[in-house]
Amino acid sequence: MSEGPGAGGIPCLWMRGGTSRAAVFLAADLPADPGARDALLLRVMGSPDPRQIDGIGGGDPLSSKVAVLGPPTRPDADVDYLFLQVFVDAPRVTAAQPCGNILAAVGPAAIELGLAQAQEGETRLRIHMCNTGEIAQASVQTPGGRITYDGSAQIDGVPGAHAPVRLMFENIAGAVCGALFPSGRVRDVIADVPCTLIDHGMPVVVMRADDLGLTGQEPPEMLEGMADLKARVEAIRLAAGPMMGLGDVAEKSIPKMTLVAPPIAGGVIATRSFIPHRVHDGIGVLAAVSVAVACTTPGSAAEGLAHVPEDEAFRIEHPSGQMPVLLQRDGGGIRAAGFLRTARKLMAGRVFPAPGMS
Ligand code: NQM
Repeated sequence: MSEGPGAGGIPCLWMRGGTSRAAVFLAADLPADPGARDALLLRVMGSPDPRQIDGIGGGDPLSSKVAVLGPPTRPDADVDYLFLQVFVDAPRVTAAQPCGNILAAVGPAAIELGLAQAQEGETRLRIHMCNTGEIAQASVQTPGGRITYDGSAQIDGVPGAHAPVRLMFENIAGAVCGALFPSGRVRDVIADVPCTLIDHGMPVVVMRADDLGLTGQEPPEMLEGMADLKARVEAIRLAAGPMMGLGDVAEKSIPKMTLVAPPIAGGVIATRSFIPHRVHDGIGVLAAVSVAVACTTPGSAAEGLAHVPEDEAFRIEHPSGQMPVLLQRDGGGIRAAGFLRTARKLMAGRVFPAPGMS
């Protein structure tokens, strides 16, 4: 046994962003070598272990996330944000996927960590999302020039009301895969199931729930227990990966797999999402943006199910409520996309990773 890097504790902010939680670090406080960094983060989170009992991860992909922040490496940004998904039950960390929920925590965290200066009233920050190279524009509440987490914004999946964080993007079509429809088609058929392979910020495979013998209203716990369904969804995912330019996705957390069905609560469409092996209690934010764009696309797997609004407010139904997505359309395309989230600082201090094995 050796104590290894991080034995003296590492400065860490523990933040909620939207409906997820992440450990937020300054890049300068972590090893520069990605392999050494990821090995350390596995020990911080307590992975691999389904309960992450010897770390700060919550035993769920939604609370086993990391944001690494640093000074901007491009002139049109205020802060760099690298998202890392730490797998719960495998010794893996991936930068291959972005995360819109944790993005909501980045503006407040950048101010907390002294990377950005709060303005009077509201502070606008341009966040360089290092995973994809895109810029997100965040607006955070800073009355009196100080960050506040108090406010009246409510999001489904989070109790209470908090300060809103507004996030807007331009040009995120194909952010991960290089094209909005990376297979070159709006609809493919994989293992007899019609699918839309789409990337408008997050690679997602959209399938109709009824094509898999489901209503699309099943609770996540029920879907989690359906071993045959999960095997079928995974087989489709493994075939979709190379078609999306993602290569072999067996050990990747993308693409996400979303089942769609007619809306039942006044939204645009109902969803159930595999992320990709666990079933989301809601839906990822950028995944919801990709699904919303699929709903606007003639010929997609969502065609005939979606109730597309005239205005820009797209409410994507999910198991714990609705995800409001903003889509500004321009002729046939999408000019800008965005969403409103909340975030909160949960803890600030030093984290002590489990000793490394040697
Ligand atoms: O799609 C979960 C989450 C996410 C990702 C996941 C997310 C997004 O809910 O932008 O937010 O799909 O891994 O945090």
